[in-house]
Amino acid sequence: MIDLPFTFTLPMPQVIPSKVDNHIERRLSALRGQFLDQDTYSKMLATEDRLIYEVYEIKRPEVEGELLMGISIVHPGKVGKEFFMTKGHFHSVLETSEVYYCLRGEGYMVMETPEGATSVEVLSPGKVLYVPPRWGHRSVCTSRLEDLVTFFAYPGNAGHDYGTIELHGFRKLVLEGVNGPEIVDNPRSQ
Ligand code: S6P
Ligand code: ZN
Repeated sequence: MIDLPFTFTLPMPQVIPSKVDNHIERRLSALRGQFLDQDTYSKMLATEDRLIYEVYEIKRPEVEGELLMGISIVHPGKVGKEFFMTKGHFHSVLETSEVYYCLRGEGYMVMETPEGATSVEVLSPGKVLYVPPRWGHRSVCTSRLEDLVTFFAYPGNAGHDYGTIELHGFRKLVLEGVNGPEIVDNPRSQ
């Protein structure tokens, strides 16, 4: 049977899709080994396993030809000087891309290829970001009080490779500097 077209809305200000099939919550414990200041990470985790980000997914079959869509919400906060962020991943099918549309908040998309190219793009409301095939990606919220909210769409067959980032981290980090956020080299991935 053929699928019927469908619509949904992203009502402001919460921007939670009117149609949601899955809600993922990722907490501080899911980001073990990723933040530069590991002492502060351990101290924070001992106090509370803070909610760092959430994803609202609209389910579709995970096959070529489909698009998987949803909303990603990264909450504001820092571990030491490093802003809250997603785990980040490569797509298991490396030759798949992704589109992000920023709806609320301020932040960055930190990206890199397996060959070592890097790119860090600003995310602010109204901005569309195209992540080409091969680029691993992580969103970082740099707003002081507001969530970073993005809409995303990517191919149904993309899959997620989290292991590469869990092992090596991203080559670039986003830290709070004296004049705002700064992009710095990750000393642990050079
Ligand atoms: C999936 C897409 C987003 C992320 C979400 C959470 O390909 O890039 O839906 O899943 O932003 O990030 P992560 O790294 O935990 O999947
Ligand atoms: Zn992705």
